[in-house]
Amino acid sequence: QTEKAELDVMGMTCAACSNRIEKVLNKQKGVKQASVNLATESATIEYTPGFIEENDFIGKIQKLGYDAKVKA
Ligand code: 9UX
Repeated sequence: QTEKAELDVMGMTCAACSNRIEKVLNKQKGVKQASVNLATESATIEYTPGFIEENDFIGKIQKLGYDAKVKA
């Protein structure tokens, strides 16, 4: 079972920002594939529900100094 989270990510200004976030998200247990796009200021995360959820992704991103919310 795979869920897909689509987030808006705020505060990224260079490619190292998006790479940094992407690396951290991909390390999380339950994450199958995370990609962060600087140009569109968004993140797409495929994950296994039960291990991790959308609020965990947002928390990780905030801990890195950026902000995120579930796409409207
Ligand atoms: Mo680029 Mo992002 O020098 O926090 S890594 S601005």
